[in-house]
Amino acid sequence: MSEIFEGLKQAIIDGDEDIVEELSNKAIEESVNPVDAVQQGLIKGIEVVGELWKAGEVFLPDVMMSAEAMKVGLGILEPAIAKAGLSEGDSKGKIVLGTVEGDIHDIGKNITGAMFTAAGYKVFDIGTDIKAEDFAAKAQEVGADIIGASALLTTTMSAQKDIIEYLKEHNLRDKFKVFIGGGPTSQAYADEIGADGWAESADEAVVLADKMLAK
Ligand code: B12
Repeated sequence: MSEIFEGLKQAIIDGDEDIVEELSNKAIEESVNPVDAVQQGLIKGIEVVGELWKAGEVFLPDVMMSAEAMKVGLGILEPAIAKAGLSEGDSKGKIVLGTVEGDIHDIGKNITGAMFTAAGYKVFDIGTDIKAEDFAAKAQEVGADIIGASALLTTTMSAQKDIIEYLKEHNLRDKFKVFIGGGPTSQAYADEIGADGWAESADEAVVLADKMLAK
């Protein structure tokens, strides 16, 4: 099993879509837990890529190849994650999930969506580069319990605050729990902007939501 994880990690670092596809399918065939394959394989790989990029050892096109390979793997593993979760029935709650305005990073958001789906939530993924008003509009439209906003850039994390301010201005703040996440964010930042929840990883976010929505 650990060979599959190591292989996935290395294939992400190499940006090798073919090997990612092969190993992701192998993980499914061998009934490896798809959450582990994502967390111990794919995410470990993209973390290394991030470090190499920061150190100037790889360049944007390399990162893009790794991100593409990441998508191939998630395309195969996410449906398995969703299937492994609760079957039909009442959902635990509704979450509107998006990446904030000015930010196109969506890998972490997509993983967060998959984890919430697997845990029995109904997820409305509204995409990337989403304005505060569009988060609010979708949340109202579907009667969401949670708005989840992802931001990966220090220059876009202020847009998470904008969502909270927008909700306040429109007397909607008490209608939704606002969860934030993504690389540059922290519990301290969440407290500072008045978010209801922050989590370092997608599975921790689900645990937090379960606690918060359980009356
Ligand atoms: C892949 C990547 C890209 C890809 C994105 C592809 C895609 N479709 O997403 C590409 C190559 C396109 C890209 C572009 C850019 N990137 Co980029 N990118 C990354 C990289 C390497 C990995 C990000 C990632 O996917 N991580 C893996 C996921 C699983 O982790 P995650 O997103 O943190 O998500 C987890 C948690 O945070 C949490 N979570 C995430 N969202 C949410 C939401 C909620 C509600 C909750 C509760 C939890 C939660 O759960 C997730 C799973 O556990 C990071 C490096 C890094 N260290 O993060 C840089 C990084 C984020 N990028 C960076 C930069 C600078 C850029 C560019 C500006 C580069 C440029 N000059 O053009 C552009 C930005 C374009 C834009 N306007 O958005 C910088 C940001 C620096 C900063 N502090 O602001 C980083 C940190 C790299 C670096 N070290 O310099 N990037």
